[in-house]
Amino acid sequence: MSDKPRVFVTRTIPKAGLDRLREVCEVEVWPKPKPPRRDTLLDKARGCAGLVTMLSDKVDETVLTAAGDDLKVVANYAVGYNNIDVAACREHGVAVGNTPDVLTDATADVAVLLMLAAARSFTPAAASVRDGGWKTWAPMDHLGMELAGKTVGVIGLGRIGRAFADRCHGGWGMKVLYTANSPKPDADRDLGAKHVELPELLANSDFISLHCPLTEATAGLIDANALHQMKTTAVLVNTARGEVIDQDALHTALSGGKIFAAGLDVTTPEPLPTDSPLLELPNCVVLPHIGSATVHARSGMALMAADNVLAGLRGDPLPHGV
Ligand code: 8YV
Repeated sequence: MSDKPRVFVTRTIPKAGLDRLREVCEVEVWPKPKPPRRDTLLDKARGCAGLVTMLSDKVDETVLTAAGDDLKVVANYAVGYNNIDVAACREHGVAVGNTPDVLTDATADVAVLLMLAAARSFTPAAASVRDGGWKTWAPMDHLGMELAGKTVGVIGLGRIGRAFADRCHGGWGMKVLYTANSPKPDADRDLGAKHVELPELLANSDFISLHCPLTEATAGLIDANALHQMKTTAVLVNTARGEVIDQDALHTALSGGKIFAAGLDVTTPEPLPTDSPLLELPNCVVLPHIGSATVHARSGMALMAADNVLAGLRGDPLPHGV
């Protein structure tokens, strides 16, 4: 048996990251498209010095105990780390890393994609061509919403929220309202953005895009009450985490015409069951969590995760620690 430190990677990631890990570590990669089940994760973590985990791998006290004293570092292959109990990791002396920045543009692009797709009824329009429902050009078909000059509300003006706001302001001259823990003077100066409380954002935005992390404070933030405060013409976009929106309340709002449309890259659960009522709505676009799915972002994430693992094994501060 090799005396190299063992690292378990819970899904196949780009080769460059794995190669970097393999120079130093004994690497096992979970080969299947579906995440390892909980009991498998506990089993595979045993005796590992490092774990590379994904959104769907819950890393908590049980995993840390199962892994044992050899575990030094958990490198999450994501910028969000709501799947990781960071406090428990600290108690076990386990460093935690994530993959910020490299996926910012890719994710902001998907938010724009969803905003446009939802605003312009992309899903039913494209489907009507494929399924033969489109018989003739019709003046009243698929009428959508325009972006130019409208107001966009950005919930969470961090890196991705800012990149999204830049696109909205630069591309369509949109007025930017945002919520954040504190005002962002750069955004106020560069975009004429305005830091507001949530009710003001909800009531005044034509487009609302979620870019906050999932925390106790943001779980269920967009509930029936919040949806009720939005314009009936509003388009809601979520590339953050599914749990930020109450999915039943969203279904009620979309089916009852309380808002115009929604574009979701994230849902709860993921994947949505194929009989989810959200998937039956013509005004709801759903993508399979592809925010960071570009060659550039995913390769960069793999290298960052590998660098985090290697630093953790050396006992150095992680280059991308949380
Ligand atoms: C990840 C994401 O690829 O970075 C994040 O927070 O949501 C995605 O980019 C996904 O979560 C897999 O871990």
